[in-house]
Amino acid sequence: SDELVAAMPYNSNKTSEYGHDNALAPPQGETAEPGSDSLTASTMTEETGTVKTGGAAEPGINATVSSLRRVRVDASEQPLTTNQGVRISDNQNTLKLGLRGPSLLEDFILREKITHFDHERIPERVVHARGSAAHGYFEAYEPLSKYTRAAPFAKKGKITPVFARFSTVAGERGSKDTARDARGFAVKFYTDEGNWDLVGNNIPVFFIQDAMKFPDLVHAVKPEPHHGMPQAASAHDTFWDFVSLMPESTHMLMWVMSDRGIPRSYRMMQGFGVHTFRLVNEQGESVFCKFHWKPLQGTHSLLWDEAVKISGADPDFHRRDLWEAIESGEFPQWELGLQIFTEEEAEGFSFDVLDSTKIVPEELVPVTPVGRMTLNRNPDNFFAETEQVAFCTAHVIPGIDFSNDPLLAGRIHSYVDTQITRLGGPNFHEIPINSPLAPVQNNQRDGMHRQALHRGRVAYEPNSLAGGCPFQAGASGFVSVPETISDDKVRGKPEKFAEHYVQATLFFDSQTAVEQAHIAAAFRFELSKVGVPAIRERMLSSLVNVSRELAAEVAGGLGMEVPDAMPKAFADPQSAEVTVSSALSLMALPGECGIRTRQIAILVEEGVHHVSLVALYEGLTEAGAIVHFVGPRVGMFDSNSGEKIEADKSMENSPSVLFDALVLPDGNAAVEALKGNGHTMEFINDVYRHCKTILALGAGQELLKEAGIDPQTDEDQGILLADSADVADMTPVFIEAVAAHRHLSRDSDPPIQ
Ligand code: HDE
Repeated sequence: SDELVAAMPYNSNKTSEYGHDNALAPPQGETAEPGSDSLTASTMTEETGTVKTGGAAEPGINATVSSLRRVRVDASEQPLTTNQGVRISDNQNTLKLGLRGPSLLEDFILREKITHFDHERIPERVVHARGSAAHGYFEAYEPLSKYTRAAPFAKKGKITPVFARFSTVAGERGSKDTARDARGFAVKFYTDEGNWDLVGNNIPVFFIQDAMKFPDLVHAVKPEPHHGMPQAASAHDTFWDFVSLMPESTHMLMWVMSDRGIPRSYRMMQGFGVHTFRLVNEQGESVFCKFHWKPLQGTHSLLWDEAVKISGADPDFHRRDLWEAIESGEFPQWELGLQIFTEEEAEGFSFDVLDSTKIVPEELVPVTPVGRMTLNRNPDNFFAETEQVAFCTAHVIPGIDFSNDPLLAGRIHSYVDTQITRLGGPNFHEIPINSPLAPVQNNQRDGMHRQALHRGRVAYEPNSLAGGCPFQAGASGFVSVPETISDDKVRGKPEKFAEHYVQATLFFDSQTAVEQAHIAAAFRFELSKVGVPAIRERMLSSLVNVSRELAAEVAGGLGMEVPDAMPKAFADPQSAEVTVSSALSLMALPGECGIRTRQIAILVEEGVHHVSLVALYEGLTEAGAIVHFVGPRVGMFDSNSGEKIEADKSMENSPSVLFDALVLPDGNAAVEALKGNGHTMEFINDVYRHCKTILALGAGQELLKEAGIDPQTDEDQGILLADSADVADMTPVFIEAVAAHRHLSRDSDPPIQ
């Protein structure tokens, strides 16, 4: 297989490409025990590979790569051609009659090129248009055959290739990453038994209970139709008009207004399947199940002021973060956990498990870890993979089935339907990124862009001419869980669906004080952008039902009185099993990744103290941080020792919101020069305001003073001072402070700095 790898085309610009010198791809043939640290080095093997798909995967190669190999294009050392493979001799000039004469219609080369270009765009997704994706694999911890026959959980250590796409919901394809919004968390499992798509969000509940309301919700949140504003933002009248009239949205609003609405990174957010699903075992027995993804990088968020500024400094903040982490070999991982409960148990709950505006508290049904997803390869081509991937809630496999959640029902219809417009016909399953590794045989034929060459004269079943093939798979195929229902045909909701506030209150009461303050500030911000006072008031009256304190805080911020509570549809609900759940606080999942992939800025100028910075750089890099020297401009600077230090970023091209921590350097001349630069103070002020760690070395402490920060009066653990000579001792202290993510004792509203 060495030869095979060598023969494959590769993208010479990609350091993580297999078959490339210094490839970051996993070493060949190695498998890791589930749960071991060497998991990032694990890979498909003969044993764990997919067997039903034309043999096991080649050692060392992710099976998704193999399936995409036939369509990979490598133009290195090749001539330019037309789409018909005809070599092009001149790619600069139109065919003309004379040098100054008219262009000729005959110029098929020009016409092919322009025509193709004219049709390069496809419609963007109607929601979740903005997204980023990566390849990887899922590895099962233990066989789950007691509950499900689903292929990925068939045996311990089994590996299933995946493609995961993360997204914002409201913004258009080119919109900023750091908008306040829910995030999509969609995973396509290329299993032996066909594709399974787990199309989730980073929030475990949804705005509405019934698919019937989805177009209304989306029309309300999207830019207002008369003037097309605002982009990628819910802070406008139509959204708040709608949700304030739909009290069932209140629980989800709490989550979106919390810091979960502005994650630090796609790598640092949870994922949830939202609906109740079913697991079905070999005997046809089924249990209910909720899916949870937990990031092993910890769950972290931005601050609102930071998110706003990042959207200007780097609208691709999350896309870049995911891409760079994977390129550098820092493969993000999530643990998949299941909440499993029976139908009988569900009947006893105070809420309805078919209602997607409700969670099942972890204290009621614990989350059992069942496997781990690792994303270890960036796409080759954004359009071909990330844009053309088509997720669909109807893509389930034997062992996974639906519940009767009416929101899920609408989704089962919607996703295939939307791809027909977006991807131009019913054959989108043949686009390489969408095609299953499992073989596809049926009697569906023709349609736009058909690729398969179906052989023979038979395209129907039953048939005798093709020996009855392809034949029905019977019990080895997908069998829906039988359910006896005898009831009226009706448009309506079950009674428990009418309760809208108990879990919104549970969420709010489970947050730390800082998180609660951020929720109040987010409501204040959003509602302050609403022009019609009656909408603000209506929303406040709904919040009174969640928490009077929250409503009072928000009302105060809007210069309004707290209105009377909105009348409840269900005045006397069953009392909740759980009233505080620590799992709902973001702070509950600190993660295990220390400062790996954290971006640290070290300011530099002419005359900067050399030895201390180099020592610090090495110490931090060793701990996995990505350290940048940031100057008043990019390029070389003379240090105090005469040696050069190169600034790879400037304060102008990379303001401090793009970093997780700051180092102010020693060196009198450098400090004097930095003091005279307005960017320096902005840089320090934002790091301080956003509660990040600052280390000031030697004379660099002057810069803190200049910025109005007095470390003596500040007891926070995130402002560190040291002499240059003590850098070695200080490095571990600094690392610990950066790993804490933020020093929230500094957080104040309004900001003091
Ligand atoms: Fe979606 N949703 N959705 N949604 N959704 C789409 O499908 C829809 C809902 C989610 O990265 C669309 O391919 C309806 C809940 C994600 O490509 C569309 C309803 C959850 C993605 C669609 C919902 C989601 C989508 C647009 C209510 C969390 C992006 C393009 C009944 C569990 C997938 C597309 C990707 C995308 C319909 C509600 C998650 C129009 C009708 C709840 C992550 O089909």
